[in-house]
Amino acid sequence: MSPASTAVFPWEERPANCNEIIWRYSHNPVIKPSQVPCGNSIFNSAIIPFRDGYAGVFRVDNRVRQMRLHRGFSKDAVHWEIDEDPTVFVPSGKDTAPFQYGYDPRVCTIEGRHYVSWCNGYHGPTIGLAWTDDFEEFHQLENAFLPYNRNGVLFPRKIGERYAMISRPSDTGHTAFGDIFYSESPDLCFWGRHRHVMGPAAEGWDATKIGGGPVPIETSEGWLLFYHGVLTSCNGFVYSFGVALLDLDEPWNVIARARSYLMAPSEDYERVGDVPNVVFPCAALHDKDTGRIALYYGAADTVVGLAFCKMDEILNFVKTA
Ligand code: BMA
Repeated sequence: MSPASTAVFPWEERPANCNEIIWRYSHNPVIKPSQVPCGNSIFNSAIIPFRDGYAGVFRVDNRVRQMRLHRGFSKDAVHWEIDEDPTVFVPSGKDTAPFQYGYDPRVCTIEGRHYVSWCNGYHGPTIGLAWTDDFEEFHQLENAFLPYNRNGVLFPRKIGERYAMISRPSDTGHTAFGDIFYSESPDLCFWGRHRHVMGPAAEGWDATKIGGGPVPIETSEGWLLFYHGVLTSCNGFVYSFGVALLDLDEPWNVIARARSYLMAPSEDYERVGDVPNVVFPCAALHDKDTGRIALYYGAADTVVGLAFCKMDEILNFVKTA
């Protein structure tokens, strides 16, 4: 979703000595745990254009080491005011208690309403959904899927008159497998017509498991999907991210998928932290007029990084890399 024309778009030009398709913000990490008093770490987080600036839902692991979602606002998508207290999601079902536990949020605007999808706990990890119009009250819907599932990412418009979401069925732990599936819903409650989108590659950076990243971006060539991929090294998992292009009407059909990763952990704040060697994107801002994309990613499960790329170069990369 493009920001309001009056909003500042977060952007830095590619450094003169850089030949990469994607380049990092020179003041990374853009968001640090010290921005919330209780923060042990702030990482896989979602932001969207909101009014004349930006709003966000941040993954904060607190000093009890509980996983919580906190709301924040910013004028420029770089400097953030993040709530000290976790966001309260008010359940719509009368049998459910308010959820506190949650991680890896995405925020998606559909027909003017903002939806949060995240991983919550209901007899194991699965996909929670909530909506808000004002970022003051958050109304929780039914969980989208049975456990175990992670990385639920909504599409920003209905496809074939139905809401659409990708997700990644998983297990209770540090899942050693994972394919991306597509599901649709007439009402954001009942999800079905599940389709396989893509799985891990036969070899390389995304050979262990993959999962959707930011909300897909609609282009004339298809849905642009940034996704994370995991390699199992002799020292554990390495999280990188890449890009694929999905059919506009049947997003379970993959038009193109870059074989090379777009970004792998290489900076100190990506290689060293609570979980080393992780870059995990959860949000992308796109300025349609200039083709600029600003990507927000969790780094080493500790901080948030910001990186920049350009739509025409990414569309070329996804077909050729
Ligand atoms: C995944 C999720 C992410 C995390 C990643 C690396 O399974 O739990 O929140 O960033 O592992 O630890």
